[in-house]
Amino acid sequence: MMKRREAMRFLAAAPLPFVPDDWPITQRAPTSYAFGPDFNFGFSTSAYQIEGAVHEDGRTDGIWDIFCHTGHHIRNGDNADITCDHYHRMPEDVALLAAAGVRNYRYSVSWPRLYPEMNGPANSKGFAFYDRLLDELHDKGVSPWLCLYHWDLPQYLQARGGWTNRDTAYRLAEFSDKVSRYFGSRIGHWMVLNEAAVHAYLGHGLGFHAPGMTGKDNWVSALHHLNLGQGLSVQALRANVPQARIGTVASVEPVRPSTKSADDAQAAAVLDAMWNGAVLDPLFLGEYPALVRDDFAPYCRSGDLAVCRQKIDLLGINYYSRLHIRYDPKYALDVFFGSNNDPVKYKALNVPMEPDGLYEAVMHVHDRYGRPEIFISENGFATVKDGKPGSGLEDDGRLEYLAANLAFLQKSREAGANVSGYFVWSLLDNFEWDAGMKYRFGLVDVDFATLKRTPKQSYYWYSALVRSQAKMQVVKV
Ligand code: IFM
Repeated sequence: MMKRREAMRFLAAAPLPFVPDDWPITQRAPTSYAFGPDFNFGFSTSAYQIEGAVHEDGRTDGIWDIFCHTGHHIRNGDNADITCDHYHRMPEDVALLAAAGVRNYRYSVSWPRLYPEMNGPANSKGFAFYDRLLDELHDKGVSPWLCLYHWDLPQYLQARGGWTNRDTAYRLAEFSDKVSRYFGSRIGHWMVLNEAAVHAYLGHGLGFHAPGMTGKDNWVSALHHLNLGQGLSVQALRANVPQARIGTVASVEPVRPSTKSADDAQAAAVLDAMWNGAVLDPLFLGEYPALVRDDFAPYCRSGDLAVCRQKIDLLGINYYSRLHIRYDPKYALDVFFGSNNDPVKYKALNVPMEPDGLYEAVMHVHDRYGRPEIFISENGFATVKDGKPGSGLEDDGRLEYLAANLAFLQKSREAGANVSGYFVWSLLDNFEWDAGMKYRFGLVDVDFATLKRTPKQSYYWYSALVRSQAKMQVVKV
């Protein structure tokens, strides 16, 4: 069996041609893009990865708190008890994103902070924190894009089976209903889930993520219940916030077989069906992909697919790279992730730099699902530590990754895709799940000893890009 990180991430077969070694980093992008002033540039974060204060003001444990503090699941034994301490430093973080000229912020709320007890009352201190966040955002002219569920299920629901229990779908809908009743008038964009496929597969199939469940049955049932909870939540949101724009966020990653073997082709087809198709087909088409339909049959009751299928206003696509897959009969879940270990110059967390894959992902959604409005809800690059001693925080690799992905995003717009926004993952270095605090995705460095924030080169570059687009004149011909 391969090591965990190798199993999850993939190396491309060869260095990709789109990023020449001598591409001048600092002068490249801001003047060459044509997204225009109406395009929504933003930053993305999630509650558990940045907030800390895990036991403050009434918050109780979520599945990640348990996962971090039991067993050896997280690299270096890290946890998110403090992480960026955003709970106490939120105004500074909002000031940083506003100072960049960024006008949109996608964040999530912590379910165990808002509802710390099973069937218990709302936690007023938890709600007050997110009210203060909204005050800061509105004060600085930044639009909130709220994601209701970014993987931090309350432990009291996990104790009842979590996402493998159908009841959790109804609990999510109840949560969405209550949160949208409370914040409805203050938030214009609502996303239900973040990356159902990742949460189901890594958390319930492979056990690399919380809650650490394993096996195909857990994987498939969790994914169906996430899809069901998402559909029910969209219905609740439509009723409560009819004026808002409602959507959800999916990880869309084109899947490629690592070799030309028939086994690899089959493994890639199954993973594509489970990762991409089993999330997007129920939502847009009201069915599961034929290749995996039988796997979902035991959990999918009559009427479920009509609930899963919802008309949304926009889809968030999280894109990092393609998935390259190799079949291994030893592997328990029918599919196996392999890496071919070819060197790739530009890589983050062993993720290949494949900006053309972003184009492929966007065009796939555009073509297959009836040209929905899309925004890139996450795209980002991890390094172990940015900057050379004494040089300031230079993060050329990240900058080139973002620049190249944006170039292919522009290409998808030119090809007719209805793409209205791009959100960088992430504002701050933060808790990167099973990889702990080591992998840094931020455009702003966080010194985790002092919690000092320092913008990196990419922050200034992104700011320049956003400002240049805001100033662009749109000439209609
Ligand atoms: O940090 C994660 C985020 O929570 C979900 N999408 C991928 C990011 C980077 O791995």
